Amino acid sequence: MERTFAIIKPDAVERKITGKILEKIEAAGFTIVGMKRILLSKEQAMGFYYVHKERPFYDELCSYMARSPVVVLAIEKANAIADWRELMGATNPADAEEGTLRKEFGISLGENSVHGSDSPESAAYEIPYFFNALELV
Ligand code: DAT
Ligand code: MG
Repeated sequence: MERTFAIIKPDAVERKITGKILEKIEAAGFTIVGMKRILLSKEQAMGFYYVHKERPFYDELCSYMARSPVVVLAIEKANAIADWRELMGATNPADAEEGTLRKEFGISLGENSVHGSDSPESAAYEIPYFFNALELV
């Protein structure tokens, strides 16, 4: 079993498609082991996305992530990290494969509806950024 970290981003929560995305997560065989709806401060978003701090889109990205509530998730299955990246689809919804969440729900490169850890190292940073051990069941 492997765990990864996921976010249902502001554009999706605002459009009330949280339930549709959760349904697809469970249908794909993931177990939701942690979940909460939170409003990030811009500073918290900056800490979460610190790996992108030198990128030109960092400020815009962090403002967007703090714009309205998100749903943060820890999800579990065999090969969870790669399988969740595959279900999400390419970063830019315009490039995402048919059947992926970003293809179906993403609005733009910036507002692409979902996040997923890209490696075991990032999952190990991102899960405890949002959840303590008692919240993962
Ligand atoms: P991913 O979310 O697929 O892991 P990433 O880690 O490269 O992609 O970037 C994090 C987020 O930043 C991404 O989901 C959307 C936004 N982003 C990436 N590249 C961008 C760009 N060139 N312009 C604007 N936003 C961008
Ligand atoms: Mg990334």
